[in-house]
Amino acid sequence: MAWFRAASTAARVALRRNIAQSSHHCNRTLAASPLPGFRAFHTTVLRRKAATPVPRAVPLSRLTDSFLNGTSSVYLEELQRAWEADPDSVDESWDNFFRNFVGQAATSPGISGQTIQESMRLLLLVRAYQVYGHMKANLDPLGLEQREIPEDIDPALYGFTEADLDREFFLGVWRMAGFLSENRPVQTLRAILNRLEQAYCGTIGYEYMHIADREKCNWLRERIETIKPRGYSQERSEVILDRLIWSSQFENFLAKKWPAQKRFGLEGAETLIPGMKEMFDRSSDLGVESIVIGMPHRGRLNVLGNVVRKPLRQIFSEFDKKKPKDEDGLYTGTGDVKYHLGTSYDRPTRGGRQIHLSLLANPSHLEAVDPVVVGKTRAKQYYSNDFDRTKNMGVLIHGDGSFAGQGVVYETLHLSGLPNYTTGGTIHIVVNNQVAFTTDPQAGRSSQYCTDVAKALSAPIFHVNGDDVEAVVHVSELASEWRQKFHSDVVVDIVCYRRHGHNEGDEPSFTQPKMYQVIRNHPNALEIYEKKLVESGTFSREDIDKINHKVETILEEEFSYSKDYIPNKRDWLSAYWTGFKSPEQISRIRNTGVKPEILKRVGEAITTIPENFKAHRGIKRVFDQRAQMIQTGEGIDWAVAEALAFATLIVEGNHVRLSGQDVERGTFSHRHAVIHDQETGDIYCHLDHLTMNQNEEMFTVSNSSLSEFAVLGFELGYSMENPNSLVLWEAQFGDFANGAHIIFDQFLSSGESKWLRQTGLCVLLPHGYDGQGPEHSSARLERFLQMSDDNPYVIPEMEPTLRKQIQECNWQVVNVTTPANYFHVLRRQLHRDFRKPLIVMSPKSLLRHKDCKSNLSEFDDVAGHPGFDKQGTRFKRLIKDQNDHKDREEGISRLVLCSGKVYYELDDYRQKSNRKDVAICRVEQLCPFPYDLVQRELKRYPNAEIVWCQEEPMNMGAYHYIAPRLGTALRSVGRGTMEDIKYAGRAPSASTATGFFSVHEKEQHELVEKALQPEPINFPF
Ligand SMILES: Cc1ncc(C[n+]2csc(CCOP(=O)(O)OP(=O)(O)O)c2C)c(N)n1
Ligand SMILES: [Mg+2]
Repeated sequence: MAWFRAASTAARVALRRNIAQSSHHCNRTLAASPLPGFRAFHTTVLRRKAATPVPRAVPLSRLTDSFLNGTSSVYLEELQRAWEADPDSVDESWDNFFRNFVGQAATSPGISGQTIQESMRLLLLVRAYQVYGHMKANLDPLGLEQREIPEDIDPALYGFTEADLDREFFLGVWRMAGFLSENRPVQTLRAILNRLEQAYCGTIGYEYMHIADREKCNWLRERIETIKPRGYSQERSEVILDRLIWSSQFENFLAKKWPAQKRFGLEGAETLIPGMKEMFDRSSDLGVESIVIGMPHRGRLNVLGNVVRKPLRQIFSEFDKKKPKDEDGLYTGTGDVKYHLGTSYDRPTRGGRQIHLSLLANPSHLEAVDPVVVGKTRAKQYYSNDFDRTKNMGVLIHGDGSFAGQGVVYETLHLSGLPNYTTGGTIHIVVNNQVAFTTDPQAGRSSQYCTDVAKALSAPIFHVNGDDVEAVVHVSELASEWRQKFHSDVVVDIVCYRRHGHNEGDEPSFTQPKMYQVIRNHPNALEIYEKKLVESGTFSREDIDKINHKVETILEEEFSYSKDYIPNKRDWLSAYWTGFKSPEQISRIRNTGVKPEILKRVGEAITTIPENFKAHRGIKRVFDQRAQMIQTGEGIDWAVAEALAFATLIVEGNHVRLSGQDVERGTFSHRHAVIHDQETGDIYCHLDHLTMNQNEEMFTVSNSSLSEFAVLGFELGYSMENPNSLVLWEAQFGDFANGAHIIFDQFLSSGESKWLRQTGLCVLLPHGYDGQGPEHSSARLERFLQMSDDNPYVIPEMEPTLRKQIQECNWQVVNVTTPANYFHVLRRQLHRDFRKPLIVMSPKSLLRHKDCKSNLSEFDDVAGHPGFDKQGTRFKRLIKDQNDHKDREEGISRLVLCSGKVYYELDDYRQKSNRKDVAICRVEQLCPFPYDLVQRELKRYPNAEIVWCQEEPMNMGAYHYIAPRLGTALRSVGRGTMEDIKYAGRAPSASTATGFFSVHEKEQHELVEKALQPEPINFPF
């Protein structure tokens, strides 16, 4: 063992000897310190050490009194108590010992003082092993790792030499579990070092001393430092072997059958499979019933086949897959490559239970699925009343490059301890093959380990040599135990290698020649394990061959079945989604109005503050005004409309969850969903008190961490679990949503098409030109519209009973202008037989605009009330001109179409300029485009010039989306083409908005004036 280092010549010689003998140490360099800042400290210690007299070697066993017999902590504690009561009641050596400990001068300096000194130094060494031992651990299967072993674990640093190895030292008894807790206060240095090396420097490197919680550290120490050798019984070894054979053979089989296909094989990290299976078995033993898994490309097929147990014949059939023929009612979408698809299965565990496993579909974007997995796990916990979060768990598999490089890893980790986002711990497994595509770790991260980001969260990190399958299995079990015990995240870092290139067709020697020289001659983990089992006599070669043969036979059988494999229709429907319609099936359009008595009842609940609650004066005023609105049924504002939508959905039995930055109060101080007692600081949420004994989580509103990517991803995952929930994410300002664009691009806009998974997630993006500058004006409406997949040149079936326009579109984008319409668009999300994402350009100035009010009658379902039209009360995709125009108005010379808050400015200007010949219509639902209603308005104003007015610059906003669709509508009613659409709006611009308020006002005035100018507008503007 290479315990000593350069501190003495003897140690140096010993070190060289050890290096020569021990191959796995030969490539490490010795460092002065792991951190540059520690260097000065080390030098000081070393210099002082030179001046210190060499400790006199006095074997403790030869001490005169009962010192040596003090082999039990009880004894020592009793002794200490006796000494405290009467110092003379104990032997002099003990007297000295305790005096030294409490800082009193010893009566006779000498042996005991020195003993204490040595004990202390030894303790520092033990602690150094606990902190730095992992840096000496044998983690790299290839032995290429150039790591610096910190000086701190060199016994010489503490004044020990080889001559001390067989001396006994006093370690003491401490309130610490593991090594130091055993009742063996006296041990030889050799024994101590052996234990430390075994525990901390074998094929597992434990990092946990960054955790500032003694109980947690003790729990780990107890498991790490126990002397029990890890050995697995023959029965367990057979299971491990069998699983490793499956993992290895699976890749071999794919390579043999489809040599030219990309599969991102697991070769070099095959021990992941036995590790995961053990983790799942152990978790199941400890109460886990369902696991949501997220993982990237590497080894995904292997995990699907061997861990999730997706039928092998299905996996094989996907290798030869052509797009399935479109059958009536078969929901096929555009599909995705096989290593992105998700699935879910129930599988039996080793302990004889069942566990439900879902592997989420994910895009190529590394780590983007992380928050989605966590959100889905949280939703599962809600729906299964998993209050202590022990029944549902998330497991995330990462690559080393992406774990270190992708910011969303950190963002997701940071949700782990937040009350409304925690899932009681995610287990992270890093398949650390020490390369990312062609990039070496030195170029890919600045931290020592790729897992260092997890230290910020005080997660323990178990680094393990991926060639040692039993070690991988061991830490996998330990991770499960940790998660169930402490309900927090934990990381398993499997240090392995990648046998082939990034994918099977890639030549890795172009960029990693040395590594691949070693890899070419390196036996795989299965060969290593087989050899070990045969050599130890656990199994004979024949036994092993038998298992190998069995696996090969099954793989071949499955391959032959795969030829005729017919995929399950509606594979996408999970339990809660039964009865939901695919885009091929018509879903009835329903009204969303609510009985007046229900509106009144919930209206009262949401405007009442409990008697003894001391709300802020301003809040009281707001609630009084709200109560007034409900009572009179007039002047309902945006916030009340939203609360009414939430409340009515909740009383109907739905779950409502709104999350985002500062959403409890609302960025614009309009929502006040949570109010605070000004004296006690207690909080009250009116939407929690709608029904008797309402489940507190049924309505959840939660301020989130300052992350867009992870929080939106989380809510997306949450929304996918159960369709009977309205899940909303609100951006602080719409601009910031671009921090989450991977979720919009890869999941929300395209997820249903790629993976046949529906979601009704609602995204609120404050948008509008109020002169607040370039970063507070635009939610980049144009991007959402550009991603919309409705065909601009084809009018779909619009007849209400046959209409599937929304079902067939990838999402809905709305810019709503009345509180009542907002209420209906939210309720519509749940009152239909399919789910579709909803992007809302939500208002800022309209929250308090005097005209942006609705009457309660627009929310109810009573025939004859305003808002109740032919179809009843429901969301208006287009709001026609508010003047009482007839079905045909020949005298209108201009029809201004617009969307969003600019409507109020146009209407105001129209009134002021007394223009009776202009009609203004609001396109409330931009996508999918309301062709039928636009056609109706075009027919109503046969002589009108058609203007599109927007406040966004020409290259932004809805203009480029609207123009071709409006053109199609014009053509369909014989009113012209796209070239007949005039534009009134800002000029093209690189920046979303001006930073000068005066310029904003001027621009705003000009665009409104232009839209209403008396003379005709030139084409195009
Ligand atoms: C966000 C993102 N950026 C870039 C890529 C392209 N890419 C695919 S795999 C890969 C390397 C990943 O390395 P690592 O995380 O170590 O996983 P490994 O492939 O080694 O298993 C890269 C850069 C990607 N898929 N996603
Ligand atoms: Mg890698």
